[in-house]
Amino acid sequence: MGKLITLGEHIVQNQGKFPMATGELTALLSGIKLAGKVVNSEINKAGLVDDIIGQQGNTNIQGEEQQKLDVYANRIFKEALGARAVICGLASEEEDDFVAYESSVCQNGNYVILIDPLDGSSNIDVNVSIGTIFCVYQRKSPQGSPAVLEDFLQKGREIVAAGYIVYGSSTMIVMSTGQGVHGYTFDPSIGVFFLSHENLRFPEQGKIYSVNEGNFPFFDEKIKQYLRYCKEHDPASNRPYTGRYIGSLVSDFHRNLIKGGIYLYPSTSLKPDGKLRLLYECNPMAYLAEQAGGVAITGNEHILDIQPTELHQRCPLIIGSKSMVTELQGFLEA
Ligand code: AHM
Ligand code: MG
Repeated sequence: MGKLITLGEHIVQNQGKFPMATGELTALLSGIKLAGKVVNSEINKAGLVDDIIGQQGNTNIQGEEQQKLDVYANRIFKEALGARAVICGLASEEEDDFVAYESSVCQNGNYVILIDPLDGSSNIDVNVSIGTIFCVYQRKSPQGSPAVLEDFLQKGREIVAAGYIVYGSSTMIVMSTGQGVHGYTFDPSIGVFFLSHENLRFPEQGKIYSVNEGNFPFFDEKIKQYLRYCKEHDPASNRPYTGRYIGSLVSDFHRNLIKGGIYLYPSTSLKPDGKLRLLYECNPMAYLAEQAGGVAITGNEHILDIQPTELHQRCPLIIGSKSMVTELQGFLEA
């Protein structure tokens, strides 16, 4: 018989050495769950409601067009997290600067959150899975004062909790508080996230590679060699591998976590630092990957060891099953 247990109950029961007080953790989770449900409900209406679908008509700090749902999701997460006495500040892909919550209740909060409110948002208009990514740190600045930049520029190793929501054929929250990675599936009929995937682990052996191969001409020669290798016919090593690329990091990662695989967005001659953002895309996913027995590197260093210098900094990302990342590393080090 399965365990009929909710996200909140399961995480609090498995708190282990997690630093947050139970009340703080419950408040954080309730903010994430509530915002996730509201965003999920809006996404499900995307094809129906004319004033939601489509582009907002302006660009974010990185020069990318913001989708209306990007802006909406950002507002919902900002408000839901800012209404609880645990988070003193938020940094988001959709905010030029970090947000330091003004209320004294929030300023007493001991944590900051970094978030990509709607990742893979170019997929919204075509009915393809998208996600939300987040991670949480203990603040560096004193409690009772506004959050400062230093609170957000922490190495991924300092993360205390991270997760993603995948808005797919079902909606799931997958998260970790340092005691492994667990998945919770949303039952829309009663509005509850139930534990559905306890202790998710990357399979030891995978055969899926996920990359935007349209960038092939701009990749480093070593990455090109690896990609040619993925496509070679060699039954002994289970090749050719299977190519799968959704273009939503959350969805590509989620599939690879369950089936075994590797996702890469390496540097290119056009984008020497890659495309993905370190603080709210690469770091949370790297934390989850390591918690699930996988690996996340830039090519020559672990993502979680990078000392951030800017809120919106980018970095190359190679992430997934240990055996596949190690195999690719062999090409990079040759
Ligand atoms: P976004 O946060 O603006 O949506 O960009 C991040 C997304 C990832 O989810 C995805 O893996 C990648 O960008 C796809 O990029 P590309 O279209 O260059 O392959
Ligand atoms: Mg995004």
